[in-house]
Amino acid sequence: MTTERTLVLVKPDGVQRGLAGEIITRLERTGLQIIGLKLMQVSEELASQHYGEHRDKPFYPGLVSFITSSPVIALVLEGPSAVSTTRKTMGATNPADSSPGTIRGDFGVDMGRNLIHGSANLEDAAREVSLFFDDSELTDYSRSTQQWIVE
Ligand code: DAT
Ligand code: MG
Repeated sequence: MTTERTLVLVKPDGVQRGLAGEIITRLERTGLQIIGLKLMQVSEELASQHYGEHRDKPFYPGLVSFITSSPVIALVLEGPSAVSTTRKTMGATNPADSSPGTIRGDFGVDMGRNLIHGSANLEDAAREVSLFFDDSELTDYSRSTQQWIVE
């Protein structure tokens, strides 16, 4: 089993709506381990680096203005299949298509207010983790419960 790291953002809508705790709880109880966490304001520059792949899309200006509009909570999660487990817990990009039981399906109704970001693949995860966190902000620690989470 390969251990992965992924970047999660509780987006401005999640923080403003008081859903950050609920969202983090759902991710935490999967068994993935939080190894970095901070509340931060995303700058225009960071937003353009983070969302560079969408630069030419019609929704890009709205996306950047939304992600920079109010603080986000950034997390790094680590564990087996961290990338896909996080994406599965989040639900589909458009909350209208997200299953009940997912974060976006339970708390969202609009694509432009979909509450959470999670890296799409391992390559994006490595890039995004280093965009949002210095190595010194990531903590390597072991949990006594780990043997009850991973065989
Ligand atoms: P995801 O966040 O699920 O990885 P993405 O990378 O395709 O989705 O897009 C990044 C964000 O941009 C997404 O969370 C919401 C917004 N977005 C994507 N497609 C959109 C669209 N067609 N209209 C409005 N916003 C969109
Ligand atoms: Mg994406």
